[in-house]
Amino acid sequence: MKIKVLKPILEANESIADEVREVLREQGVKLVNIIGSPGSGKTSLLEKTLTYLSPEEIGIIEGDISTTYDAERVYCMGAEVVQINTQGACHLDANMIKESLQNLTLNNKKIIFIENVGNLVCPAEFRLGEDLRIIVLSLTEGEHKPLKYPLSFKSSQVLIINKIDLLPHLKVDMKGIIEEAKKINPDLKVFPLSSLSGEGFSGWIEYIRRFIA
Ligand SMILES: Nc1nc2c(ncn2[C@@H]2O[C@H](COP(=O)(O)OP(=O)(O)OP(=O)(O)O)[C@@H](O)[C@H]2O)c(=O)[nH]1
Ligand SMILES: [Mg+2]
Repeated sequence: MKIKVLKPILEANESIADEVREVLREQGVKLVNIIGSPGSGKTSLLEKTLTYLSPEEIGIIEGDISTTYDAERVYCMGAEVVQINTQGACHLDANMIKESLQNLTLNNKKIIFIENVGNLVCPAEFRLGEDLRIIVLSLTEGEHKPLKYPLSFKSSQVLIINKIDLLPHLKVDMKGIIEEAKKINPDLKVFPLSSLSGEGFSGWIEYIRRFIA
C-alpha cells in the first residue's frame, strides 16, 4: 500500500504566511494578529483602540466560527472589515488571510488587525504573516494561564491584561500573572488596561501609534 503524504499543514501554512507578509510589506501595511480566550475582550480592545486612531487607515479581519457580530461592532467604529467564518475550525490560517486581503482596500491602509478565533491553544500554532502578535488575557480568567498555555505567551510580543476595572471585585494576583508571563517570555511588553473604561489605554495607544509609524 502506498500512502501519499502532502506537505505538512504547518509547513504549507508557513509558506503562505510568508506570501501574506510580502504582499503587505510591498503595500507598506502592518499586520497584527490578536489572540486570546473567548470573551477576553479582543473585540472590545479593537473598538476602544479605534476611537484613538484614524479608522479609515485601518482594516480588520474578524475570525469567528460563526456569526458576524464582532464585524458589525468594529464596522460601526468606521473601519473596513472582512469576516471569516471558520465553520468549526478553532483558529485562522494564513490561506484565510490571503483570501481576505483580496476583499480589503490596501492602498489607503496603514495597519490591519486580525481578531483570531477565541482560543488559547490552536491560534498560537499558525503564523498568519503578522508583524506583531498580541495576546489578550482578562483578569477574570484567573491565574497561571501563561504556564498552562505557554506557546500563546511565548509566541506573542505584547500581552494586554484586560478588565482591570474589575480588579477590586476579583481575587486575582495581577503582579503574579505578569511575573509568570515574563518567565515564559522575558521580552513580552505588558499593558494592563480596561477596554470598558479606557483606564491604562495611554501606554498601549502610544505603543501602537509608534508601531504603525
Ligand atoms: N468590565 C469589563 N468588561 C469588559 C472589558 N472588555 C470587555 N468586556 C466585556 O467582556 C465581554 C466579552 O468581550 P468581547 O470584546 O466580546 O470579547 P472577545 O474576546 O472579542 O470574545 P470572542 O470574540 O467571543 O472570543 C463583553 O461583555 C464585554 O463588554 C473590560 O475591560 N472590562
Ligand atoms: Mg470578539
